[in-house]
Amino acid sequence: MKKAIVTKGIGGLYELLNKEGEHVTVQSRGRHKASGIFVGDWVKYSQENVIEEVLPRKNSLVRPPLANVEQQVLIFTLVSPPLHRELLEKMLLQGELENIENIIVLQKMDLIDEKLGQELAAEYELAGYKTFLISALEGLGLDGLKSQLKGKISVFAGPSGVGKSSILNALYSEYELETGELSEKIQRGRHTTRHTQLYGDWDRGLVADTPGFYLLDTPKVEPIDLAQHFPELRPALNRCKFTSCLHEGEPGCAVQELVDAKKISPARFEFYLSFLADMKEYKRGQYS
Ligand SMILES: Nc1nc2c(ncn2[C@@H]2O[C@H](COP(=O)(O)OP(=O)(O)OP(=O)(O)O)[C@@H](O)[C@H]2O)c(=O)[nH]1
Ligand SMILES: [Mg+2]
Ligand SMILES: [Zn+2]
Repeated sequence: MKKAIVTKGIGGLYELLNKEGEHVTVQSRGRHKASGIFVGDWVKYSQENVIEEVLPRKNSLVRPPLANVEQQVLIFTLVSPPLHRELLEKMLLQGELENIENIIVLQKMDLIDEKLGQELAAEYELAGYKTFLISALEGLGLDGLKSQLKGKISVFAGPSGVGKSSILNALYSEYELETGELSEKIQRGRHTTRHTQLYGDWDRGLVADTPGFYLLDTPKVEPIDLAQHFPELRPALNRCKFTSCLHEGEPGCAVQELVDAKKISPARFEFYLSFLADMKEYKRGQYS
């Protein structure tokens, strides 16, 4: 049996890419339907081109359904559509929890003052996240992103209309992905990209284009563990006076010192506090 990665799956038919770089179309047997086969799954398939086994996942994302991703490229715009920062922060947290490297792209830079983009990027670079300023329209900043994708399995994620598919087209014109006007998306209430699919090859890297989305619950994490998933807070975490410190104003809090020294962006720290409140609330709900 041969091993390959699922690049696309629609109605029981799957497209695979094997280690030799060949594309194969295969079917699944009924028994895999219940557990589900995700794009990104490694599978074994028979000579008859039937999936016989789905190999264990290193990680998985549910929205969009995707397995074994090494890095997620979170694509956001400051305008058109306006920045949905809470969604960005939730997705960063989800990446941290699933052990997926977070990369940030601020896209449609042709529409805004470069300084605005740089200021926002600086907040995320304090956290150690690589941030790329891009305009797919004008072909700005694409080379850095291209090399970031090389040889890896990545996902492009972010709200509808930020230009995820447009960036892939700008990187590789032969992909010819469908893109759509923002006004049409809003009027028709639907996304242009409707299926998650992996594009590319082993050398340039595989990238999943996904449909945009808006809603996402705060990923669940124990309140005491939340701060570990804000990378810029990690250096302070074992220096707080109390081991039970949640960094919300306790005496002798080393995180508060980082906040005061502006080593974390005030906006990011606000999200930490707001997610912490969510997680405490969730825990109370669970035990009452
Ligand atoms: N000004 C500007 N517009 C862009 C840029 N990139 C894409 N657009 C426009 O933004 C709109 C949405 O682009 P898409 O690539 O379809 O967005 P998407 O993120 O793939 O959207 P979904 O597939 O619905 O999730 C289109 O009208 C594009 O022409 C850019 O760099 N600058
Ligand atoms: Mg798209
Ligand atoms: Zn503390």
